[in-house]
Amino acid sequence: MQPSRKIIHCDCDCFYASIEVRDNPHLLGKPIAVGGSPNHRGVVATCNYEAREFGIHSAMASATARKRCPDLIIIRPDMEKYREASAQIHEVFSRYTELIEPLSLDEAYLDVSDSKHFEGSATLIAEAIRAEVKENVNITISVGIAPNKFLAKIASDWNKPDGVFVVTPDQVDAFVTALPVKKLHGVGKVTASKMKRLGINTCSDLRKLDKTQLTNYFGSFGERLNNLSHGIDNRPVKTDRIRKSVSIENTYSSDLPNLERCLEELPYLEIQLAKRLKKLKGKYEIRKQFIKIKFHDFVQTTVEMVSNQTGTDNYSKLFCQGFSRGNKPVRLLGLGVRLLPLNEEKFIGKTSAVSEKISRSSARPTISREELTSQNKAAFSKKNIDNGKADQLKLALDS
Ligand code: TTP
Ligand code: MG
Ligand code: MG
Repeated sequence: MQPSRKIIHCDCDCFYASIEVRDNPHLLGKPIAVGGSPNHRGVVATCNYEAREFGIHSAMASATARKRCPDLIIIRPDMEKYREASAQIHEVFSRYTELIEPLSLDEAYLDVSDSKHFEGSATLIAEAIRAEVKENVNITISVGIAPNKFLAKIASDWNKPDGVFVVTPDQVDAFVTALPVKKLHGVGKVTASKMKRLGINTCSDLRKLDKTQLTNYFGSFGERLNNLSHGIDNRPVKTDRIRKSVSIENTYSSDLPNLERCLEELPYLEIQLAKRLKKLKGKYEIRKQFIKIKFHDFVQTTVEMVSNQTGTDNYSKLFCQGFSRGNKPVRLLGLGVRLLPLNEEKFIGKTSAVSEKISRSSARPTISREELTSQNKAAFSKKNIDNGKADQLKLALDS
Protein backbone atom coordinates (compact mmCIF):
# COMPACT_ATOMS: atom_id res chain seq x y z
CA MET A 1 0.00 0.00 0.00
CA GLN A 2 1.21 3.48 -0.87
CA PRO A 3 2.05 5.73 2.07
CA SER A 4 -0.52 8.41 2.70
CA ARG A 5 0.20 11.81 1.14
CA LYS A 6 0.12 15.19 2.89
CA ILE A 7 -1.62 17.80 0.78
CA ILE A 8 -2.20 21.38 1.86
CA HIS A 9 -4.71 23.57 0.06
CA CYS A 10 -4.16 27.28 0.73
CA ASP A 11 -6.72 29.93 -0.17
CA CYS A 12 -6.63 33.59 0.85
CA ASP A 13 -9.68 35.04 2.57
CA CYS A 14 -11.71 37.45 0.41
CA PHE A 15 -8.49 38.05 -1.47
CA TYR A 16 -9.00 41.28 -3.46
CA ALA A 17 -11.04 42.77 -0.61
CA SER A 18 -8.37 41.90 1.98
CA ILE A 19 -5.74 43.69 -0.07
CA GLU A 20 -7.93 46.77 -0.36
CA VAL A 21 -8.65 46.84 3.39
CA ARG A 22 -4.97 46.29 4.12
CA ASP A 23 -4.09 49.34 2.02
CA ASN A 24 -6.96 51.50 3.31
CA PRO A 25 -7.27 50.81 7.04
CA HIS A 26 -10.24 53.18 7.33
CA LEU A 27 -12.22 50.44 5.53
CA LEU A 28 -11.66 48.02 8.40
CA GLY A 29 -14.94 46.65 9.73
CA LYS A 30 -17.00 48.23 6.93
CA PRO A 31 -18.77 46.21 4.24
CA ILE A 32 -16.74 46.47 1.04
CA ALA A 33 -16.84 44.86 -2.38
CA VAL A 34 -14.32 44.90 -5.17
CA GLY A 35 -15.89 45.09 -8.59
CA GLY A 36 -17.49 47.15 -11.31
CA SER A 37 -19.75 50.11 -10.94
CA PRO A 38 -23.42 49.51 -10.09
CA ASN A 39 -24.27 52.16 -12.68
CA HIS A 40 -22.60 50.31 -15.51
CA ARG A 41 -23.78 46.81 -14.86
CA GLY A 42 -20.57 45.95 -13.06
CA VAL A 43 -20.34 42.75 -11.06
CA VAL A 44 -18.83 41.97 -7.68
CA ALA A 45 -15.46 40.18 -8.01
CA THR A 46 -15.44 39.56 -4.27
CA CYS A 47 -16.46 41.20 -1.01
CA ASN A 48 -15.27 41.07 2.57
CA TYR A 49 -16.97 38.98 5.24
CA GLU A 50 -18.84 41.99 6.62
CA ALA A 51 -20.50 42.41 3.21
CA ARG A 52 -21.24 38.67 2.99
CA GLU A 53 -23.54 39.05 5.97
CA PHE A 54 -25.86 40.97 3.65
CA GLY A 55 -25.94 38.05 1.23
CA ILE A 56 -23.48 39.65 -1.17
CA HIS A 57 -21.21 37.30 -3.10
CA SER A 58 -18.88 37.05 -6.11
CA ALA A 59 -20.51 37.44 -9.52
CA MET A 60 -23.54 39.27 -8.10
CA ALA A 61 -24.50 42.43 -9.99
CA SER A 62 -23.03 45.41 -8.14
CA ALA A 63 -26.41 47.12 -8.36
CA THR A 64 -28.03 44.20 -6.50
CA ALA A 65 -25.24 44.24 -3.94
CA ARG A 66 -25.77 47.94 -3.31
CA LYS A 67 -29.50 47.33 -2.89
CA ARG A 68 -28.83 44.65 -0.29
CA CYS A 69 -26.40 46.87 1.53
CA PRO A 70 -26.82 50.59 0.81
CA ASP A 71 -23.63 51.39 2.76
CA LEU A 72 -21.56 49.01 0.67
CA ILE A 73 -18.29 50.56 -0.47
CA ILE A 74 -17.44 49.36 -3.96
CA ILE A 75 -13.81 49.58 -5.01
CA ARG A 76 -12.49 49.13 -8.53
CA PRO A 77 -10.11 46.19 -8.92
CA ASP A 78 -6.39 46.87 -9.03
CA MET A 79 -5.07 43.70 -10.63
CA GLU A 80 -1.45 44.82 -10.53
CA LYS A 81 -1.61 45.00 -6.74
CA TYR A 82 -3.28 41.58 -6.46
CA ARG A 83 -0.71 40.01 -8.74
CA GLU A 84 2.09 41.43 -6.64
CA ALA A 85 0.54 40.07 -3.43
CA SER A 86 -0.01 36.74 -5.17
CA ALA A 87 3.67 36.53 -6.12
CA GLN A 88 4.65 37.19 -2.49
CA ILE A 89 2.29 34.45 -1.27
CA HIS A 90 3.59 31.95 -3.81
CA GLU A 91 7.11 32.85 -2.70
CA VAL A 92 6.14 31.82 0.84
CA PHE A 93 4.78 28.49 -0.45
CA SER A 94 8.00 27.80 -2.30
CA ARG A 95 9.98 27.88 0.94
CA TYR A 96 8.27 24.69 2.07
CA THR A 97 7.99 22.56 -1.05
CA GLU A 98 8.69 22.56 -4.77
CA LEU A 99 5.50 20.64 -5.40
CA ILE A 100 3.09 23.52 -5.83
CA GLU A 101 0.07 23.60 -8.12
CA PRO A 102 -1.20 27.16 -8.41
CA LEU A 103 -4.93 27.32 -9.06
CA SER A 104 -5.44 31.06 -9.15
CA LEU A 105 -3.89 34.23 -7.77
CA ASP A 106 -4.95 33.39 -4.21
CA GLU A 107 -4.89 29.64 -4.15
CA ALA A 108 -2.62 26.60 -4.51
CA TYR A 109 -2.17 22.96 -3.64
CA LEU A 110 1.08 22.01 -1.94
CA ASP A 111 2.33 18.46 -1.60
CA VAL A 112 4.45 18.38 1.56
CA SER A 113 4.64 14.59 1.86
CA ASP A 114 8.42 14.68 1.59
CA SER A 115 9.06 18.08 3.12
CA LYS A 116 11.82 18.12 5.70
CA HIS A 117 10.42 21.18 7.47
CA PHE A 118 9.02 20.70 10.97
CA GLU A 119 9.96 17.03 10.78
CA GLY A 120 7.37 16.62 8.04
CA SER A 121 4.41 17.90 10.08
CA ALA A 122 1.93 19.26 7.52
CA THR A 123 0.01 21.04 10.27
CA LEU A 124 3.10 22.91 11.46
CA ILE A 125 4.09 23.73 7.88
CA ALA A 126 0.60 25.10 7.23
CA GLU A 127 0.72 27.21 10.38
CA ALA A 128 4.14 28.55 9.38
CA ILE A 129 2.79 29.47 5.94
CA ARG A 130 -0.17 31.25 7.49
CA ALA A 131 2.08 33.18 9.84
CA GLU A 132 4.47 34.18 7.05
CA VAL A 133 1.65 35.32 4.77
CA LYS A 134 0.28 37.42 7.62
CA GLU A 135 3.71 38.84 8.35
CA ASN A 136 4.84 39.50 4.76
CA VAL A 137 1.61 40.27 2.94
CA ASN A 138 -0.54 41.34 5.88
CA ILE A 139 -3.62 39.34 4.91
CA THR A 140 -5.05 36.06 6.20
CA ILE A 141 -5.00 32.74 4.41
CA SER A 142 -7.02 29.63 5.26
CA VAL A 143 -5.64 26.14 4.85
CA GLY A 144 -6.95 22.63 4.57
CA ILE A 145 -4.77 19.62 5.20
CA ALA A 146 -5.71 16.14 3.99
CA PRO A 147 -4.34 13.06 2.26
CA ASN A 148 -5.58 14.24 -1.14
CA LYS A 149 -6.50 17.34 -3.16
CA PHE A 150 -10.24 16.94 -3.07
CA LEU A 151 -10.41 16.77 0.71
CA ALA A 152 -7.74 19.44 1.24
CA LYS A 153 -9.78 21.88 -0.86
CA ILE A 154 -12.96 21.20 1.06
CA ALA A 155 -11.03 21.48 4.31
CA SER A 156 -9.59 24.93 3.51
CA ASP A 157 -13.14 26.23 3.21
CA TRP A 158 -14.31 24.54 6.41
CA ASN A 159 -13.09 27.14 8.90
CA LYS A 160 -12.83 30.22 6.70
CA PRO A 161 -11.83 32.98 7.28
CA ASP A 162 -8.40 32.70 8.89
CA GLY A 163 -8.98 29.02 9.53
CA VAL A 164 -7.28 25.65 9.53
CA PHE A 165 -8.95 22.30 9.15
CA VAL A 166 -7.20 18.95 9.14
CA VAL A 167 -8.55 15.65 7.87
CA THR A 168 -6.12 12.96 8.97
CA PRO A 169 -6.05 9.63 7.09
CA ASP A 170 -8.00 7.90 9.84
CA GLN A 171 -10.65 10.63 9.84
CA VAL A 172 -11.27 10.44 6.09
CA ASP A 173 -13.99 7.83 6.26
CA ALA A 174 -16.07 9.59 8.91
CA PHE A 175 -15.53 12.98 7.30
CA VAL A 176 -16.62 11.83 3.86
CA THR A 177 -19.59 9.85 5.12
CA ALA A 178 -21.25 12.97 6.48
CA LEU A 179 -20.18 15.22 3.59
CA PRO A 180 -23.06 16.82 1.65
CA VAL A 181 -22.79 15.92 -2.06
CA LYS A 182 -22.90 19.58 -3.08
CA LYS A 183 -19.42 19.95 -1.59
CA LEU A 184 -18.01 17.56 -4.19
CA HIS A 185 -16.08 19.15 -7.01
CA GLY A 186 -18.09 18.72 -10.20
CA VAL A 187 -21.46 18.56 -8.48
CA GLY A 188 -23.08 21.76 -9.64
CA LYS A 189 -26.65 22.91 -9.21
CA VAL A 190 -28.06 20.57 -11.89
CA THR A 191 -26.35 17.42 -10.61
CA ALA A 192 -27.13 18.34 -7.00
CA SER A 193 -30.84 18.70 -7.72
CA LYS A 194 -30.85 15.43 -9.67
CA MET A 195 -29.22 13.79 -6.67
CA LYS A 196 -31.78 15.34 -4.37
CA ARG A 197 -34.57 13.87 -6.48
CA LEU A 198 -32.89 10.49 -6.12
CA GLY A 199 -32.68 10.96 -2.36
CA ILE A 200 -28.91 11.40 -2.39
CA ASN A 201 -27.87 14.12 0.04
CA THR A 202 -24.57 12.96 1.49
CA CYS A 203 -21.68 10.82 0.38
CA SER A 204 -23.03 8.08 2.56
CA ASP A 205 -26.15 8.05 0.32
CA LEU A 206 -23.90 7.89 -2.74
CA ARG A 207 -22.12 4.88 -1.32
CA LYS A 208 -25.34 2.92 -1.34
CA LEU A 209 -25.19 2.90 -5.14
CA ASP A 210 -22.71 0.68 -6.94
CA LYS A 211 -20.50 1.84 -9.81
CA THR A 212 -22.95 0.63 -12.47
CA GLN A 213 -25.87 2.48 -10.92
CA LEU A 214 -23.78 5.63 -10.55
CA THR A 215 -22.73 5.41 -14.20
CA ASN A 216 -26.33 4.87 -15.25
CA TYR A 217 -27.42 7.98 -13.41
CA PHE A 218 -24.40 10.25 -13.89
CA GLY A 219 -22.58 8.93 -16.99
CA SER A 220 -18.81 9.17 -17.03
CA PHE A 221 -18.86 11.17 -13.77
CA GLY A 222 -20.24 8.07 -12.01
CA GLU A 223 -16.89 6.42 -11.45
CA ARG A 224 -15.34 9.55 -10.02
CA LEU A 225 -18.37 10.01 -7.77
CA ASN A 226 -17.82 6.50 -6.50
CA ASN A 227 -14.21 7.32 -5.66
CA LEU A 228 -15.00 10.66 -4.07
CA SER A 229 -17.74 9.17 -1.92
CA HIS A 230 -15.07 6.84 -0.51
CA GLY A 231 -12.60 9.72 -0.01
CA ILE A 232 -10.39 8.55 -2.88
CA ASP A 233 -8.64 11.07 -5.11
CA ASN A 234 -5.31 10.03 -6.58
CA ARG A 235 -4.70 13.14 -8.65
CA PRO A 236 -1.12 14.31 -8.12
CA VAL A 237 -0.23 17.90 -7.31
CA LYS A 238 0.69 19.06 -10.78
CA THR A 239 3.44 21.62 -10.83
CA ASP A 240 3.15 22.01 -14.58
CA ARG A 241 -0.38 23.07 -15.08
CA ILE A 242 -1.74 22.47 -18.52
CA ARG A 243 -4.07 25.08 -19.88
CA LYS A 244 -7.01 23.76 -21.82
CA SER A 245 -8.51 26.96 -23.10
CA VAL A 246 -8.09 30.70 -23.32
CA SER A 247 -11.05 32.99 -23.67
CA ILE A 248 -12.17 36.55 -23.27
CA GLU A 249 -15.57 37.96 -22.36
CA ASN A 250 -17.13 41.36 -22.32
CA THR A 251 -20.28 42.44 -20.49
CA TYR A 252 -21.84 45.48 -22.16
CA SER A 253 -23.34 48.31 -20.18
CA SER A 254 -26.19 48.50 -22.69
CA ASP A 255 -27.53 45.41 -24.39
CA LEU A 256 -26.46 44.79 -27.97
CA PRO A 257 -29.86 44.83 -29.65
CA ASN A 258 -29.20 42.58 -32.65
CA LEU A 259 -26.79 40.27 -34.44
CA GLU A 260 -25.29 43.09 -36.46
CA ARG A 261 -24.19 44.92 -33.32
CA CYS A 262 -22.74 41.69 -31.92
CA LEU A 263 -20.70 41.18 -35.06
CA GLU A 264 -19.41 44.74 -34.82
CA GLU A 265 -17.90 43.86 -31.45
CA LEU A 266 -16.05 40.87 -32.84
CA PRO A 267 -12.80 42.63 -33.89
CA TYR A 268 -12.36 44.16 -30.45
CA LEU A 269 -12.76 40.84 -28.71
CA GLU A 270 -10.39 39.23 -31.19
CA ILE A 271 -7.69 41.79 -30.44
CA GLN A 272 -7.87 40.95 -26.74
CA LEU A 273 -7.81 37.25 -27.38
CA ALA A 274 -4.79 37.57 -29.67
CA LYS A 275 -2.94 39.52 -26.96
CA ARG A 276 -3.59 36.79 -24.43
CA LEU A 277 -2.50 34.08 -26.80
CA LYS A 278 0.73 35.90 -27.56
CA LYS A 279 1.59 36.25 -23.89
CA LEU A 280 1.24 32.58 -23.07
CA LYS A 281 4.30 30.43 -22.57
CA GLY A 282 4.60 26.73 -23.40
CA LYS A 283 3.52 24.95 -26.54
CA TYR A 284 -0.06 24.50 -27.60
CA GLU A 285 -2.04 23.79 -30.70
CA ILE A 286 -5.47 25.28 -31.20
CA ARG A 287 -8.08 22.56 -31.33
CA LYS A 288 -11.39 24.43 -31.36
CA GLN A 289 -12.88 27.91 -31.58
CA PHE A 290 -15.84 28.74 -29.40
CA ILE A 291 -18.13 31.63 -28.55
CA LYS A 292 -20.39 32.40 -25.65
CA ILE A 293 -23.48 34.60 -25.65
CA LYS A 294 -25.41 35.70 -22.60
CA PHE A 295 -28.74 37.20 -23.57
CA HIS A 296 -30.33 40.09 -21.66
CA ASP A 297 -32.39 37.62 -19.61
CA PHE A 298 -29.18 35.82 -18.51
CA VAL A 299 -29.92 32.79 -20.68
CA GLN A 300 -26.57 31.65 -21.92
CA THR A 301 -25.36 29.62 -24.87
CA THR A 302 -22.02 28.47 -26.21
CA VAL A 303 -21.16 27.19 -29.68
CA GLU A 304 -17.90 25.65 -30.80
CA MET A 305 -16.29 24.20 -33.87
CA VAL A 306 -13.21 22.16 -34.64
CA SER A 307 -10.51 24.49 -35.89
CA ASN A 308 -6.76 24.99 -35.64
CA GLN A 309 -6.87 28.76 -36.02
CA THR A 310 -8.60 31.89 -34.74
CA GLY A 311 -10.30 32.92 -37.99
CA THR A 312 -12.75 35.82 -37.88
CA ASP A 313 -15.10 34.10 -40.32
CA ASN A 314 -15.45 31.17 -37.99
CA TYR A 315 -16.25 33.40 -35.03
CA SER A 316 -18.83 35.26 -37.16
CA LYS A 317 -20.48 31.97 -38.08
CA LEU A 318 -20.50 30.85 -34.45
CA PHE A 319 -22.01 34.15 -33.33
CA CYS A 320 -24.75 33.83 -35.98
CA GLN A 321 -25.52 30.32 -34.82
CA GLY A 322 -25.50 31.27 -31.14
CA PHE A 323 -27.57 34.40 -31.65
CA SER A 324 -30.23 32.48 -33.59
CA ARG A 325 -30.83 30.34 -30.50
CA GLY A 326 -32.23 33.38 -28.67
CA ASN A 327 -32.81 36.16 -31.17
CA LYS A 328 -32.93 38.72 -28.40
CA PRO A 329 -30.71 41.49 -27.01
CA VAL A 330 -27.29 40.42 -25.78
CA ARG A 331 -25.65 41.30 -22.50
CA LEU A 332 -22.33 39.49 -22.80
CA LEU A 333 -20.16 38.20 -25.61
CA GLY A 334 -17.21 35.91 -25.24
CA LEU A 335 -14.90 34.02 -27.51
CA GLY A 336 -11.96 31.75 -27.15
CA VAL A 337 -10.02 28.70 -28.22
CA ARG A 338 -9.63 25.24 -26.78
CA LEU A 339 -6.06 24.07 -26.69
CA LEU A 340 -4.08 20.91 -27.10
CA PRO A 341 -0.73 20.99 -25.31
CA LEU A 342 2.20 19.98 -27.49
CA ASN A 343 5.39 18.56 -26.20
CA GLU A 344 8.59 20.21 -27.35
CA GLU A 345 9.67 17.50 -29.83
CA LYS A 346 6.30 17.28 -31.52
CA PHE A 347 6.24 21.02 -31.78
CA ILE A 348 9.69 21.33 -33.32
CA GLY A 349 8.74 18.70 -35.89
CA LYS A 350 5.84 20.83 -37.08
CA THR A 351 6.14 24.10 -38.87
CA SER A 352 3.44 25.25 -41.23
CA ALA A 353 1.11 22.50 -40.11
CA VAL A 354 0.66 24.25 -36.81
CA SER A 355 -1.11 27.44 -37.58
CA GLU A 356 -0.95 28.88 -34.08
CA LYS A 357 1.85 28.36 -31.61
CA ILE A 358 1.12 29.71 -28.27
CA SER A 359 2.34 29.38 -24.79
CA ARG A 360 1.26 29.28 -21.21
CA SER A 361 1.40 31.69 -18.29
CA SER A 362 0.18 31.96 -14.75
CA ALA A 363 -3.55 32.12 -14.22
CA ARG A 364 -5.04 35.58 -14.48
CA PRO A 365 -8.74 35.37 -14.06
CA THR A 366 -9.89 38.91 -14.67
CA ILE A 367 -8.72 41.99 -16.43
CA SER A 368 -9.96 45.34 -15.32
CA ARG A 369 -11.50 47.84 -17.62
CA GLU A 370 -8.68 50.25 -16.84
CA GLU A 371 -6.15 47.67 -17.82
CA LEU A 372 -7.99 46.97 -21.00
CA THR A 373 -8.10 50.62 -21.96
CA SER A 374 -4.43 51.14 -21.33
CA GLN A 375 -3.48 47.96 -23.17
CA ASN A 376 -5.57 48.63 -26.16
CA LYS A 377 -6.52 52.25 -26.24
CA ALA A 378 -6.37 52.59 -29.98
CA ALA A 379 -8.87 49.89 -30.72
CA PHE A 380 -11.20 50.66 -27.90
CA SER A 381 -11.19 54.42 -28.14
CA LYS A 382 -13.30 54.00 -31.26
CA LYS A 383 -15.82 52.08 -29.22
CA ASN A 384 -15.72 54.71 -26.52
CA ILE A 385 -15.20 52.29 -23.73
CA ASP A 386 -14.93 55.11 -21.22
CA ASN A 387 -18.49 56.06 -21.89
CA GLY A 388 -19.35 52.85 -20.18
CA LYS A 389 -19.96 50.92 -23.33
CA ALA A 390 -17.83 47.96 -22.46
CA ASP A 391 -18.32 48.02 -18.77
CA GLN A 392 -16.51 44.95 -17.74
CA LEU A 393 -14.07 42.81 -19.56
CA LYS A 394 -13.50 39.44 -18.04
CA LEU A 395 -10.71 37.30 -19.19
CA ALA A 396 -11.18 33.67 -18.42
CA LEU A 397 -8.21 31.38 -18.59
CA ASP A 398 -9.99 28.11 -17.99
CA SER A 399 -8.13 25.01 -17.33
P1 TTP B 1 -11.93 33.11 -4.20
O1 TTP B 1 -10.77 32.46 -3.50
O2 TTP B 1 -12.94 32.21 -4.81
O3 TTP B 1 -12.72 34.06 -3.22
P2 TTP B 1 -12.16 35.07 -2.15
O4 TTP B 1 -10.70 34.87 -1.90
O5 TTP B 1 -12.53 36.45 -2.54
O6 TTP B 1 -13.03 34.69 -0.87
P3 TTP B 1 -12.88 33.38 0.04
O7 TTP B 1 -12.54 33.90 1.40
O8 TTP B 1 -14.21 32.73 0.00
O9 TTP B 1 -11.81 32.52 -0.55
O10 TTP B 1 -11.38 34.04 -5.34
C1 TTP B 1 -10.15 34.74 -5.25
C2 TTP B 1 -10.27 36.07 -5.97
O11 TTP B 1 -10.64 35.86 -7.33
C3 TTP B 1 -11.33 36.97 -5.40
O12 TTP B 1 -10.85 37.73 -4.30
C4 TTP B 1 -11.72 37.80 -6.57
C5 TTP B 1 -11.50 36.91 -7.77
N1 TTP B 1 -12.78 36.37 -8.25
C6 TTP B 1 -13.43 37.03 -9.31
O13 TTP B 1 -12.91 37.99 -9.86
N2 TTP B 1 -14.65 36.55 -9.72
C7 TTP B 1 -15.26 35.48 -9.12
O14 TTP B 1 -16.39 35.10 -9.52
C8 TTP B 1 -14.59 34.83 -8.04
C9 TTP B 1 -15.23 33.64 -7.36
C10 TTP B 1 -13.37 35.31 -7.64
MG1 MG C 1 -9.99 32.97 -1.61
MG1 MG D 1 -9.44 31.08 -4.37
